[in-house]
Amino acid sequence: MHNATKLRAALKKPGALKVVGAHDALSARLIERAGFDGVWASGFAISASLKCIPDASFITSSEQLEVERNIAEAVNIPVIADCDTGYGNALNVMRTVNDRERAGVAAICIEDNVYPKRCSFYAGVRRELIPIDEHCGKIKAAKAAQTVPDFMVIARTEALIAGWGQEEALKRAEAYAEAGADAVLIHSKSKTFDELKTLYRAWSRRVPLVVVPTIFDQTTAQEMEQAGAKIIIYANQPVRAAIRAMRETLDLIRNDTRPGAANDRIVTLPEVYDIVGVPQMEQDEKAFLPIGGEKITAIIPAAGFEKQLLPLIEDKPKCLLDIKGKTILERAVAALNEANIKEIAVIRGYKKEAIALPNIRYYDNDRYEDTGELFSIFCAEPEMKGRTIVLYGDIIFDTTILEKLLKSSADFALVIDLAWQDHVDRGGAPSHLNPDLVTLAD
Ligand code: SPV
Ligand code: MG
Repeated sequence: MHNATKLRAALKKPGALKVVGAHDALSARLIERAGFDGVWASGFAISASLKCIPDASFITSSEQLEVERNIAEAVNIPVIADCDTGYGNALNVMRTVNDRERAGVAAICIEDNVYPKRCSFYAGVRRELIPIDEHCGKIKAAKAAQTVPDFMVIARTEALIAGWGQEEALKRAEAYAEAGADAVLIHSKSKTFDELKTLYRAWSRRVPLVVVPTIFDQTTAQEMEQAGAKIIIYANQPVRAAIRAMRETLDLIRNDTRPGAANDRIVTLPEVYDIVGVPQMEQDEKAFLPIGGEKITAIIPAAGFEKQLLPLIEDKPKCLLDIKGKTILERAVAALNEANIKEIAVIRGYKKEAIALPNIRYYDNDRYEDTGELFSIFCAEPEMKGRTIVLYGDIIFDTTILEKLLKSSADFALVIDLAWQDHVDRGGAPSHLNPDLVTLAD
């Protein structure tokens, strides 16, 4: 469904839509998650965040379009693109419309400022409006150019902002509706809503009204809705919130030097992961990546003590026995690393202080003397998420065995040394060792 169809459907419901100004995909996602009805791709906020420049037609159509596309891709709610003056004359407006349709936004808003426009609230700048007819021509061109039937064109008049009075504002609003605008925005910089309320009473109501309460910021949604507004745009509060939050956090870290000094005013990393969709990515990895590509954790129980191995293990656990210049544990870690397994947990017990290889997470089974392997393995229970490989701490193995094991798609896969029995038959197996019992089905 095109984004425009969503906006049309939302407008059919009773009550005013509450739409919030975003400056990028992230802020748009937050607006959606906060439960608002739509996103306003704000020229003011995008100029500030993308290039840190004034809102005065310095941002090009394509720069703004790119952000709008990012926003539209990040949310499922309607997106209204603030297209300033439409980036030129009526013909430029036509391209502006088609670009926005393709970018997946629901509507554009074009204002009757001369190009280059200036933000409605800059105090000491020149303000001129284009003639009514010219703006009507832009609206007609926009409506003629659209190919998505539900796409909407919001006409905005800056008559009140430019000080041209209520009569002119109303005249323009009516003319723009007559020219085919799907909604009209009469912008005001009054500190109260009264000015607009008076105008709304005189308004013919032939198309919905859009209101931007940036300056009359103490007006409730209910009041604006009752006066006749159908779309309320909170245009720039998120970018202003971001500036303050960033500044305060930066001051804190600059003074304290520990990044954690800001912990109680910043979100956690997992919160960021959640917002940007890491959980979905994890699911997709499981569903679509070949087996072996995902994160695997290896758990190596190495807690036990076997007195038969004395005096070899007098001062160290079995896994630290040296085999041709490398310990058994070093060999196991190297084999795992070669298979791209970097998450390794070792359970220590007997002579635990001797085991100190880097890049390993350690768990201790201090009851190793009166517990068995299973108890040791479960000392590392927090590690048992996703694919987990458990290997004894006293075995040396060929990496091809590991590779084969990783290719298995079974829920549980065991690697068994079938040569053991031959070994026993030939009298080669140490008599004090009992092999683990495994029964093989045919
Ligand atoms: C914008 O967000 O860019 C707007 C609304 O045009 S306002 O800045 O309040 O004029
Ligand atoms: Mg704007």
